[in-house]
Amino acid sequence: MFALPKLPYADDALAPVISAHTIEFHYGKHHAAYVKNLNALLAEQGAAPASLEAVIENAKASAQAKVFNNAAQCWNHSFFWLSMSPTASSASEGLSKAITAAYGDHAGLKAAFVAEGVAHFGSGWVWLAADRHGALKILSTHDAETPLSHVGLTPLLVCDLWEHAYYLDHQNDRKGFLEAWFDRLANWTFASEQFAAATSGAAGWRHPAAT
Ligand code: MN3
Repeated sequence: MFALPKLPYADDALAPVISAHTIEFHYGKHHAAYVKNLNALLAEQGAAPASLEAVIENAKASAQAKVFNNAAQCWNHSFFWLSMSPTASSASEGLSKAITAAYGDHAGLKAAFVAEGVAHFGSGWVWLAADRHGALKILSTHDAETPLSHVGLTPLLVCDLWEHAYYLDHQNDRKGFLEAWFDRLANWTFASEQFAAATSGAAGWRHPAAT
């Protein structure tokens, strides 16, 4: 059974960008439902896998859409909570250099990240990722799709573009949400750890295993 990982901060720590009310629904209902649905689907199959990454990979390879959607949404949401921090942080020297090389400066990165998120049609995710050479890439994925399926790309940060992520606090203002998220919540300590993993050939963050 996979468990719903504990949030690394209090429910109201991300307010006002993300209120405790949004956390109550987004974490307490949406994310919790993906975990519950995934465990039910795996139990139906008589499967007891340990690694969520393996579940995602197998479901993708065998076109099991329901398992893939619930498993990938579990992974993406757990990664999303870690992509935020109520404490201000800054990028490591290595990540800062990569940002300068790809986007000129932090403002250039923000503009590109927000533009990708605003232009994404429908539900999904906007990611900052790095390849093994430290080249940065901004991409968006639809629905439950995750860059875990993109060989050679390590995600550094993600922001949720589903309306349930921002509607209670920002209504239809996805751009305003993304700008405030980038300025006030993005966890550069976590992004820097992921960048170090990407460029050293390590696996990066892995979802807590099933018990
Ligand atoms: Mn969500």
